[in-house]
Amino acid sequence: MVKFSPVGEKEVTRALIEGFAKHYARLAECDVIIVGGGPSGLACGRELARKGVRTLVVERNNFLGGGFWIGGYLINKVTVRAPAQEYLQEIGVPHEEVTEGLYVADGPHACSKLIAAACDAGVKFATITKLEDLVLRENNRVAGAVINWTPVEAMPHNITCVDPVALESKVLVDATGHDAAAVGKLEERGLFKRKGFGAMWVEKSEDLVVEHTGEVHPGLVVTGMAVSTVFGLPRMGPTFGAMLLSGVKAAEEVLRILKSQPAQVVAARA
Ligand code: 48H
Repeated sequence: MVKFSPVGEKEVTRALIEGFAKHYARLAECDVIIVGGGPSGLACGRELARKGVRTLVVERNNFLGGGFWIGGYLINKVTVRAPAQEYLQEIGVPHEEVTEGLYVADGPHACSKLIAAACDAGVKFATITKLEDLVLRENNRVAGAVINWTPVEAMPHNITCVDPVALESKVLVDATGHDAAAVGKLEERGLFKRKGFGAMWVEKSEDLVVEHTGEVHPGLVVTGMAVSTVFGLPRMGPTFGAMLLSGVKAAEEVLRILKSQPAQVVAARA
């Protein structure tokens, strides 16, 4: 017979509260905040964390993975075009070539492996947490995220007034998908104009998304579908290779920015 240890409710509650406090105290200052835990944000986070960069993913949902669980049209198969199958191979996702250069995998397997790969690399997560605004410093350089619990937005304003809190970071990555929500916060202040993503054209879009992935404003890197929205690039529909490889490229861009900043972070860890 299994006999569990004689731990009671108060110990369980304390473990939760103390664990939470320790977690958030550390996250108040990160090297990089990635907003959005879809395929591009997770791939970006994994690359950074495995190089020793303190990386936090802020995700408004209670689950990670964004659109990667479902390949499109409520079908839980995902496709990638070459060369992105190499990334699936690297994180151990079984996949099959259906026609030359086009690969199919199970969405739940691909998505759960990507989440696990990001966790294993050391990415930290703040889930059910929404980007509400940006921290801006001199010359409007992005220097962090203003966040709030996602459900706060749904609470009636006449009975609640919950101010957000802020987390500081050296770089912020917009991986929020179609909304490009972090860039949208600059737009609200007249500092940027998103073009809106273009019509579907898979052969063009994926190369362009990876090519345009990078810093769009001091301290702000954009990755994944948000790149299409920011630059007015064609959408790619239900195929995810560019999301994964854009995440990897975004991480390279972040490392380049961190290295160009005053020494505190990366040099110590390199
Ligand atoms: C916190 C937020 C906020 C916020 C959004 O949509 P995603 O999967 O994004 P990508 O770019 O990694 O992948 C896009 C892909 O899933 C897709 O939709 C494709 C390829 N479409 C092609 C086409 O033609 O339409 O993930 C974004 C994540 C989600 O989990 C959101 O919940 C989260 O970002 N998010 N998190 N604060 N303000 N806004």
